[in-house]
Amino acid sequence: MEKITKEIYLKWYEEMLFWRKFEDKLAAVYIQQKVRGFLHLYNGQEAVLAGSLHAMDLSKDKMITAYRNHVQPIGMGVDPKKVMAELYGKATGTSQGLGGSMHIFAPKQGFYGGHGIVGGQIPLGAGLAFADKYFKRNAVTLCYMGDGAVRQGSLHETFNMAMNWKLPVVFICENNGYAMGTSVERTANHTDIWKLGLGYEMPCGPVDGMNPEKVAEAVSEAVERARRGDGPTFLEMKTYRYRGHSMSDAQHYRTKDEVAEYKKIDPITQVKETLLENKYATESEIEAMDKRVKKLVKECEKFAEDSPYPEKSLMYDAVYEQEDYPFLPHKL
Ligand SMILES: Cc1ncc(C[n+]2csc(CCOP(=O)(O)OP(=O)(O)O)c2C)c(N)n1
Ligand SMILES: [Mg+2]
Repeated sequence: MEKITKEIYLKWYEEMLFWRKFEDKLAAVYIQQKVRGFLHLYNGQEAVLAGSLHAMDLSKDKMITAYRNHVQPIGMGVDPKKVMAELYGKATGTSQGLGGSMHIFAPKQGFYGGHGIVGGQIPLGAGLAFADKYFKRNAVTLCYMGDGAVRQGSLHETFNMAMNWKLPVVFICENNGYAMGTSVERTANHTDIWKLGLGYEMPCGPVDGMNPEKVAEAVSEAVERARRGDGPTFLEMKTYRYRGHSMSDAQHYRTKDEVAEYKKIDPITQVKETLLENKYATESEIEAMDKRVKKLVKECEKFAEDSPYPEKSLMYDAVYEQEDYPFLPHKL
């Protein structure tokens, strides 16, 4: 693993803060109905992404996740202005405004979505890894899922084949305690999700998902295993989401005190404390980073606001059509 230095901590602070503020902005513009449809925010879970990125080779490794997917592509190098524009449904967005919140997609940067079907991305992640192995690209796929997705049959089918074929994939469950309003305790007899790997003899374990350094260590070990041809790993990141499942969640299933308890171990606060304790940054340097973040979020908002909506004709370009399709009359 690349050593975790002062520079890494500085980068983590600024990036994680940007992701947090970017999503706070999304929540605000959603209330103004500038962003519509569903909106699932990642606030609280940022350490999982920051630590994972440290373990990846961004020139070739890939990432795939569920619908809580706005900041991952930014971490992988996608212009955040384009992500914001996508959420606004604008032509300058990552999918020309046709994907929206749940479907950010940027294969050039190795980001393969953005999937709304719970667990749907798990076999797709294994498929990406299969292709990399087949074409000998020496690349690794990080495949994320929520705690709600691990009860899907597709996880078990995928774990079985991924182990059998020793695919270069790291399966990462972001256990944020809830699947919509259903707690992990109410979902299954056992709550140690990482143990699901044991049934497939897949290397597995729990990780403190609120601490980017712990995440980086665990994911690096898993990525190295995958890259040397020794197959998949299953990691359970113990994390928490501060906001509701989506913007329309009244959150009756948990108390405000519970949320406050988790905020005490907030990943960004933890990183800030490390910066100050180790004298990696002064208060005024941190203030300068805060200002840069604020400015960049504003720029993203302005870019999205000023961008045009896509042309109506694009609707017809973006759907699958087979001219000689039998049985149905050709419409266009
Ligand atoms: C196959 C399928 N079943 C049900 C749903 C409805 N649904 C959307 S999100 C969700 C909960 C998933 O929770 P989790 O996997 O823990 O992810 P989190 O939202 O916590 O990130 C459900 C049941 C769906 N989208 N797809
Ligand atoms: Mg969950």
